[in-house]
Amino acid sequence: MSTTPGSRKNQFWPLLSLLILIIAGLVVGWVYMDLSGRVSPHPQQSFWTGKKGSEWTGIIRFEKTGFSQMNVQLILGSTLKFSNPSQKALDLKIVTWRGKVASELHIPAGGKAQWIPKTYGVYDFYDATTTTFGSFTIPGSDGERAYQVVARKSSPYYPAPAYGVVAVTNANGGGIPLSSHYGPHEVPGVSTLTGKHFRPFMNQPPWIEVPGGTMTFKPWVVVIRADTPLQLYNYDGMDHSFFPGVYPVMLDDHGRINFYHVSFQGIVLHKNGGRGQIMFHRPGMYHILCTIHSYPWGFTYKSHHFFGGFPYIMDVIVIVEPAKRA
Ligand SMILES: [Cu+2]
Repeated sequence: MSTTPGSRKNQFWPLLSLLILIIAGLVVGWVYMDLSGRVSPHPQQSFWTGKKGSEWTGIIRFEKTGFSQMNVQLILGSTLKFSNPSQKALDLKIVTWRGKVASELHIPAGGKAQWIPKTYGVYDFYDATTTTFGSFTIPGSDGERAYQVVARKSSPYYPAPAYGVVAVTNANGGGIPLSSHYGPHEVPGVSTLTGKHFRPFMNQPPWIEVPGGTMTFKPWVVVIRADTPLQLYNYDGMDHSFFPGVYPVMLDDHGRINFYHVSFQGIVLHKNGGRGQIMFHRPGMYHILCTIHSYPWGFTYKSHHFFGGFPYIMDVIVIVEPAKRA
């Protein structure tokens, strides 16, 4: 086959176009990598505060292993709605974050129910058949206890608890007493950090710790103001991480629902005294997960089996109230 000058010219332009396309692709790829590295190295771990998008119907659906909404903010005076599309009746229990029963709802298969909270606070709702509210004494402590929802051993989904958390606030996202206001009765025992017997971890600055020999954060729920540094400590003999979950929910419940996207970079807390600090600038509800020992699964979180079957999910809930009282 012979080549004429004309056909050589015809080959030149497609080649040049291809070259330009390759260079453009490289530039776009480089910019993307650079930006994604700057914004968040864990795009799947980004989370949301604020109100939810238009697909949100305002009803929390029971999904057997968990609930369609794991984190909900509700404004005091409005109604929390549940639906049970499953084939079995659902015994739903709603407790304060310290396990005091606030409501019990029996929702028949295909049925609905609702709850109107009467006070500000952080509440857990869970399927009482598979899940319960647990507490245990922290090993080596002077009676300190960890509190958390936990899967029942009899649950087919063990060790995954079927639960969600609702923060009942005022319209500005405030109203819940800050953790620093809690009395010693809220967190009895000696602090690993200070050795003191009262207010072990809620003096200024507020902090969260992983006590030695446990597989959870303490306390499980922290209420702080925006722009307040939150200290993180790891007294355990294993590394733990502090990452946001992938359940982006916050409900305003006045018909208008939006999402706000906040990028968040996780922290690894190294064993035997690792520490970190984090500051939340936007008010909202943050569900944090130790991604080393727990992972999102089936509308909830699941802990890894291999640590002595310890069923507590390594998660923690941070409620961030507006920086100043409105
Ligand atoms: Cu961990």
